[in-house]
Amino acid sequence: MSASFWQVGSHRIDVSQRSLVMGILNVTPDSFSDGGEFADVKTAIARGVAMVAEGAGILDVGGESTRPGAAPVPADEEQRRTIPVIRGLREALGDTVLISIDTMKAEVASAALKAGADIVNDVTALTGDPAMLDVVAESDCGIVLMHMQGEPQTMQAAPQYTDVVAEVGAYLAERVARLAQMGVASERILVDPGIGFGKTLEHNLELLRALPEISAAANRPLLLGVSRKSLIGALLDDAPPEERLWGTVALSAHARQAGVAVVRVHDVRENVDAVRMTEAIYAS
Ligand code: 8Y7
Repeated sequence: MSASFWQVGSHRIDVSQRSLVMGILNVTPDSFSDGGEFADVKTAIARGVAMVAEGAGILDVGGESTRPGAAPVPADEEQRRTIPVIRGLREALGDTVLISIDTMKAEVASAALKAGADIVNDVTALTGDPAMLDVVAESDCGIVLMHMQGEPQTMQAAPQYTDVVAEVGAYLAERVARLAQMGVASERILVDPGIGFGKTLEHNLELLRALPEISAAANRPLLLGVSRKSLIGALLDDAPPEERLWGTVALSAHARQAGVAVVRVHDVRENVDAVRMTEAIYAS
């Protein structure tokens, strides 16, 4: 595989050689699969430190649930939840880990970057808040652009595409081009097909089958989030979220085989093992 770089601040990461596992650190009382468990700041920091010990290269800190039907959270509440955790993680872990802020709000992203975050992970691909483009343009942070059809509250009602792979690829390419217009180097960006965000099971499977094509369309490496998602439940006899680990691990092995740079997961150790096995076979 030819070299392909992701530039995050001063870190120049060759993601064709080594993929990263991103650990999900939800600091929300309503998150669907770890509800309330990490609401306390100290507990969240300890959980982040443990994820790094398990092999996470990135921690994705989020203070607003984007699951279908979740209630929106005001910016000040989102900051109250996430900023102390980001500060604490930076203090505890120094530069041994990258920290991303999972937010759709410019104000939250800006505060998070000031508190030590390295990456903005925005499920609206920087379209949700008009001020978000300026926040990333004025920073040297890494950026994750995710595709979503519709809005979190209603996106699963009736997702429709003529050609889901072509449409998602074109959308992500357009968002990368828009950022380039603003002077944002494309090397700072990863793109993400947004599994489960306004997609039926069949749409999700088509996207998972076409990962290299989507990366090629946007000319950027991919981040993929499938951890414990409902497509896994749907494919495994309606398994509830706490029984979707093995399905997630299988998809992480597939993702790495398809060249995905970063997998976003709840269960770090198990997914690190899957990715390492695949890399032993394919990476050169
Ligand atoms: C994703 C995500 C979620 C994803 C990126 C969940 C915040 C829902 N999913 N960000 N966020 N990609 N980039 O089930 O797939 O974790 S929230």
